[in-house]
Amino acid sequence: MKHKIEGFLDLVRQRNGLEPEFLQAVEEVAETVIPYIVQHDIYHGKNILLRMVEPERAVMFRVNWVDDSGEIQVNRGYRIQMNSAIGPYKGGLRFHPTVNMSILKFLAFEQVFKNSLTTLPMGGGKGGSDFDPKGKSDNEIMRFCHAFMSELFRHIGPNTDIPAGDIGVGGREIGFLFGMYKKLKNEFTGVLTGKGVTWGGSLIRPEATGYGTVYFAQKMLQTKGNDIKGKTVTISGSGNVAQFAAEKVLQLGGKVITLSDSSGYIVDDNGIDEEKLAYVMDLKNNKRGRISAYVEAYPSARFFPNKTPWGELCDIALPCATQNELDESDAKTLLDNGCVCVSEGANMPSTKEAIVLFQRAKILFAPGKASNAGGVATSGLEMTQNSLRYNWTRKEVDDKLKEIMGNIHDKCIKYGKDEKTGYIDYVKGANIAGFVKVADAMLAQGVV
Ligand code: NDP
Ligand code: 2IT
Repeated sequence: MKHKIEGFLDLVRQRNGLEPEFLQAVEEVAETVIPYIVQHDIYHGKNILLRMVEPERAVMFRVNWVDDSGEIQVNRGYRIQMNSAIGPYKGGLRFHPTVNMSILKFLAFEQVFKNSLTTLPMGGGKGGSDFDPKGKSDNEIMRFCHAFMSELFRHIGPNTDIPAGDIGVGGREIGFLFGMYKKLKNEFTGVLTGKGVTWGGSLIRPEATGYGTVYFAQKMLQTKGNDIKGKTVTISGSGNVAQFAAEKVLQLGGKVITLSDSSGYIVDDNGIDEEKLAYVMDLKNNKRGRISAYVEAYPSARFFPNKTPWGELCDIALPCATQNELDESDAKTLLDNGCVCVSEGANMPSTKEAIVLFQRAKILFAPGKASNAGGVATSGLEMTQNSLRYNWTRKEVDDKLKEIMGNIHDKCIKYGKDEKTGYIDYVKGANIAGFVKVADAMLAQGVV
């Protein structure tokens, strides 16, 4: 088995040697899915995984725009259309200076499995730009989004490819992107998700990724007769996912003690309660400030520059910032401190070595493609509402989100539970369950 996996990975490495994040995502999937393929004749000898690691299409384009001082700026735009076997390409757009082919291919690859897990008919894609929204005026953001969409529009559509938000792309950016798409196509369609509720958006979509991550943690804890109530929770990030993960933890009776951004983390031993969280939401979403400002507003809290929060004592850790933000030594510290559950809100936040330690210690560990799938699932529900030309209530959408997270958890058990020991390998479960649906569709459609 080992040489089969290595043989496959060698081929992928030869073709994608300069894409470390993409290779990391493929390695994790290959190690769990290849043994399954070998045991199941229908998937054997069809090179399905080799087809799945090659994007169906990848576009890269120039984005010119004029900044507030009148200077012409040049950025790169991308859209990776990874797999459309079970539905149109679906996945977010990331605006961050670190964006490149490796980052977007890893995200698009993960998205294929994640979208499959949601049970909704969505293929996988991802896109974005190396544009840095930090420090830009609203007008600059608008001009950039308009310029970006003036090329992207020809590659997407409500039945072809439906982008949404990710790091650096929230409600404000989706508004500008939607405006330009509508103008160029002269069509009001559900081509993007994460829209405002008065113009085609879904209730609960902003909350969905964070809420879903906590619903998944709750499901995992329940397998051990445990609960979020009374637990101490560390969260990284302070953006969309982190904010609503914190909100749900509070609603379920947990105590959140940390938040972070790329400049460092804050710890509040008294707990970040609803009022303090409202302060953070205003700071981040309206004032676009830094998390360090928290300690000026709440002087009993402390700020640690250039550090991640994993050294703080906690029962549950929710990494909700970015890839590879939790490494082997962080995992060791979390385990030494008695952490029993890690539910990933971000995409691939734990390094491979960190995951090995969590699994060896047999704590509850959920990979992002399972635990953060609530965001794209609710995007799928937004698409459904757009097609119906109808809006569901907050409760209706939240109930569906809970049900979907429960279904994903069930599938992880189906494909990931060791019947002898009872241990649930959520990485294996999510990868195999995600793979099976896509692979079956690819087999049915032939070599296309
Ligand atoms: P936001 O842009 O709203 O927030 C991102 C947060 O992460 C910010 O606090 C940001 O800090 C921090 N961050 C970003 N890059 C780094 C870095 N290199 N080092 C340290 N901190 C960093 O994005 P989201 O909350 O939407 O996304 C967070 C994660 O969740 C990403 O991995 C994304 O792919 C994933 N995700 C998002 C979904 C969604 O629906 N939005 C769905 C599923 C997954 P700073 O402001 O300093 O940059
Ligand atoms: O990583 C993700 O799942 C997202 N950024 C959300 C994608 C979406 O289409 O809602």
